Amino acid sequence: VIRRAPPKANNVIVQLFEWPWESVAAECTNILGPFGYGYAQVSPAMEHITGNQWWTDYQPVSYLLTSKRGTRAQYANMVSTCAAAGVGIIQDVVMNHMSAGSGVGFAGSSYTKYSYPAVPYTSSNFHYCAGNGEAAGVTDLNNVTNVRFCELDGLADLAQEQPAVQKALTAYLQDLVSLGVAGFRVDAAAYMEPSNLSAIYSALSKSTYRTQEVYDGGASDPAMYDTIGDVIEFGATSYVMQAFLGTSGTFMTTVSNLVTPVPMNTAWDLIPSNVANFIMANQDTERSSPGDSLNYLSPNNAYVLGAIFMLGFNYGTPTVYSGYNHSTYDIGAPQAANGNTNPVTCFANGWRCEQEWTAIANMVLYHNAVGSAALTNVFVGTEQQVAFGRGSIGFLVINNQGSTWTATFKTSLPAGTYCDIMYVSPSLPHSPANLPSHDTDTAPKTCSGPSYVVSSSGQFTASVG
Ligand code: LAG
Ligand code: CA
Repeated sequence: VIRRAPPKANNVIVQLFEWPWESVAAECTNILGPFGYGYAQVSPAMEHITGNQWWTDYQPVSYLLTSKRGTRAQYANMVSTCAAAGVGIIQDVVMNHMSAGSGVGFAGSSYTKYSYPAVPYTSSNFHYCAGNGEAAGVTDLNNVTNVRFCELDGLADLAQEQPAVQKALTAYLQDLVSLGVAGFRVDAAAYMEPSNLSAIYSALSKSTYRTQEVYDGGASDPAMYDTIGDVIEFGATSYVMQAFLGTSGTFMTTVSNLVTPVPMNTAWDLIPSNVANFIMANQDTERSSPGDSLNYLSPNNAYVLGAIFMLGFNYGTPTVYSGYNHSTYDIGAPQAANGNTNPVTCFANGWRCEQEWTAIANMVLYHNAVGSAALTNVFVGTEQQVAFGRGSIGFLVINNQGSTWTATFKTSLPAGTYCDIMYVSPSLPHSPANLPSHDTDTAPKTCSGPSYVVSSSGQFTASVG
């Protein structure tokens, strides 16, 4: 039995990258609950190597819940505070590997590569894929054995097929389940055997939501994992990037052809919607070369438009990304001398807090309101202009052209007056270099934007800048 919980009805995830536990708890109460976010995905919680780089989190030393983000007590308090606000915690878990080097971990545990007494793991618990007891790096993404049995980035590769390793990994996840987490983001899932992952998931006492990190195009493929959990569909992220950066003219045309019941995954060769986790960005994609992903440095409003599309469309479980400004690849979030991440200060000290931007926060409300309503009335202007409805509930117009789009739109909406919930005053700064407009109204009931009247024939006219 693979205990697999489907996403909740309000299924939007926000990845609060590097947020300390106390800041996550406050955000659940103040913003995430009121705006209808379903889950907060948080950075790895286990003991990790020390250092001020962000990626120390991805080098486990033990499964003690003491990390840069806080103590076990602070973690437990975060989980219960968020649950009270209606927000589940999705925990990023690192099961593929341990560290690349030797030292003393953040919680004080000594380790050397291939020996972690605090777990305990010994040298016999790792993969040495070169043969003759020697390890080697992952070098061939088209060779599934190489991918799963060699070392990713020189990190000691755990042998999940061994009962002792499975037992330790199960205990690591079960501890988190016992503290009340709702699910997991499975780091480097493609580098582990699906059968071993499924054995670990099945051993947990409670059903969990799972989103697994598997890249497209390699031998260890998303379709091998989508029966045991959701899979992060990087292909969707890439299509949206191409669309909004204007590097592919085919996207809007494809959207215009998505007359139901042709779903997005068929048109774009992606995994089915009900097992896809659709992300706008993550800590890796935002650090890739310009043009490989949307991020806060993307030109014009491409980043926020991509997020709006993700939340307004009907593909997958969406993840909003929330990060911090970084001038180098390695630099971590602002931290204190003792290595603990400083409390988050939204819109100051580099914290971007995308989940609070007016358009994104209000689109989460829209996403929940339209629910599973079908895509209707798809209408394309230029290759950079698209509009579509969601049944009788909502209608979205996106203009990524440098000029105003004035049109009369046919909808499936009942006649009436509708609020533009994403409206941001043009006098507010929009440039990614400036602070975004953000929403401080935690009980969004009134309409601060313009209204549109839908006629008895289901039409409205709008000029969209
Ligand atoms: C993931 N995907 O499969 C994470 O999403 C990704 O962020 C993780 O890499 C990776 N798995 C391993 O968990 C991150 C950084 C790497 C970093 C690694 C280990 O993207 O840059 O590697 O975590 O901390 C770093 C250095 C490497 C070095 C390695 C070992 O950047 O140059 O070889 O550490 O010392
Ligand atoms: Ca592996």
